[in-house]
Order: sequence, then structure tokens, then C-alpha cells
Amino acid sequence: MTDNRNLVFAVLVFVAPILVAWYGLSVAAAVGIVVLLLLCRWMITLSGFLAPENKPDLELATISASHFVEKVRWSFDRLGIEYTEKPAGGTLGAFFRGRTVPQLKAKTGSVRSVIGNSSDILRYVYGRYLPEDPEKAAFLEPTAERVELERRLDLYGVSLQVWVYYHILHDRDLALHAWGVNNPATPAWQRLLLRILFPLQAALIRLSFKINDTHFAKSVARIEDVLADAEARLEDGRASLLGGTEVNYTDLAFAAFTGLWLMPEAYGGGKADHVRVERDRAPAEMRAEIERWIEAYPRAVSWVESLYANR
Ligand SMILES: N[C@@H](CCC(=O)N[C@@H](CS)C(=O)NCC(=O)O)C(=O)O
Repeated sequence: MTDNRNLVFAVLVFVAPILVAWYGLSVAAAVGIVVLLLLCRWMITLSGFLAPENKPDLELATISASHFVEKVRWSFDRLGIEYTEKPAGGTLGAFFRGRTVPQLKAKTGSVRSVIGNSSDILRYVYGRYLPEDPEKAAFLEPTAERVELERRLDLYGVSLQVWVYYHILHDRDLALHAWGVNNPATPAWQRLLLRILFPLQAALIRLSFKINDTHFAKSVARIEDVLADAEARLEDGRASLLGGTEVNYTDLAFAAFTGLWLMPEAYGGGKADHVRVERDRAPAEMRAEIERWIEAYPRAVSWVESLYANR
């Protein structure tokens, strides 16, 4: 539990060679600085056990608009656990720190463990909270059937990323809005950085998600496959995609992902209010597609809306 100290140390490491060059220090002085830095590194390591930083038990790194975040956030809220959300500006964490969101930092004994990937995060909290309240945690049980459905839903989530970016990347203001530049919860320096780096970030997104006509068409086909499958499953009036009367985490995942384009009032549970892309602000082609889906998959849409009404 030394995150802040590690950050200070990283700054010192970058400053050290500049100081050596600036003051024209000797080799012996440079070696002295390296020894000091090593000592400092060791002190920080020891301080993790002797005087750990005061950090929340569960800290969820997010970007506010993310539907993968919403999948996890909703499950946390349903489980009723206390956690602190730490929002960042969209794309910065991925392309400069190599991490995706959601990312969970959890106190585990005397150390802090880091878990990325929404499904792995849900496996962890299920394992951790099951002994405390098995009944409450039951909706997170990763049965083989649920895990298989989750795998397909996660691909729906990825196809939606391609779909969204295909539509909004050419609209700088809208993309920046979705990444959090108008969100007071995004650190101010990140909001500024996003405005400056927008062309680079947009290019990296285009490259990493392969935003082009062919991939877009494939993604829309995949999205519609999943929506048609949900529409068919829900025909018998079931409460859950896999049948039965109880909602489980795969239902919340489907609703969270669908929420990205349907934008129900409660999307984000109050944490995404400043990053919403309302339908009347969406580009015309995006809006037309949303309206087409609402018409083509009415059962799935009203089921998601009813889940969100109780979010
Ligand atoms: N497989 C990952 C996918 C997560 C993902 O793609 N997250 C996006 C946001 S929806 C992300 O991290 N983007 C990087 C960023 O904006 O910093 C999961 O299930 O958590």
C-alpha cells in the first residue's frame, strides 16, 4: 500500500539524471545518487508493512461512461458492498498506463491486489463475499451456463465499442464529452490533457479497435445477433436471460451493455450523469440505428428498462 510513495519515487528517478547533467556532477556523485535512490526504494517497500498508506478497502478504477465498468458497478451496488470509485479520463489509462477499466484494487491481507477485467473482478468479489452472505452473493455464482453467456455478452460489449467509436470519433466535442472532459469527477489535469491529445487518442482508438467500414458492419451484425437472441429468450416472460425468476449477473451485464446505447435514466447509478450521450445529441446515423433497435427488439428493450427502473 505505497501507491503515492511509488509515484513520488518515479518522479525522483526521472529528475535524477537531469540534476546530474544540470550541475555537471562527477561519476562518483552520480553513483551516490543511484545508491540513495535504491535506499529510498527499499524504505518505500518496508513502509508498505510498517506504515501503509491509508487506502480504501475496495477501490474501483473507472472511466465514468464505460459499459464494462457499469457491469461491475451494478453488481457491486446490488451486492451492497462499500467501494470507492476512482474515475479517470477515457483512453488515458489504456494508452499511457496499459490498464483497462474496470480495475479493482483490493486490500488482501497486508498487501493490495490489483485485478483487471470485469469477469475476473466479479469472480473475486463473489469468492470474497460468499461466506458473509451466501444468499445475497448467489446472483454472482459463476455457473458454467452463466460464464458461457458472459463470454458472449463480453463480445457484445466489444462490438459496441466499435459501434460507438465508429459513430462518435469524428465529433471531437462529443467524444471528449464521453471521455469525461465535462465531468467534474475527472481530474482537471486529465481533462486538459484529453483536449490537447485528442488527435493522438482518436488515432490510437481507430488503430486498436480497427474502426473501419468492414469491422463496423461485422460488429453491428454481432450486436444484432445478441439482441435477437435476448429477444427470443425473453419471449416466455422469464425474469432472467437464462430462465427462472431471479436475476443474475449476466442479466445485469446485458442490461449494462445495452444501457450504453439505450441510455436509461439510471445508467451509471448516478456516477455517469456527466458523460451521458443523449439520443438527440448523437450523430444522425447513430440515432437512426438506436431507433431501429428499439423497434426491432421491443421485449429486450423494455426488459432492460425495467431492470434499470429498479437499479
Ligand atoms: N475485457 C475488459 C474490457 C474492458 C474495456 O475494454 N474497457 C474500456 C472501457 S469500456 C477501457 O478500459 N478503455 C480504456 C480507457 O478508456 O482508458 C473487461 O471486461 O473489463
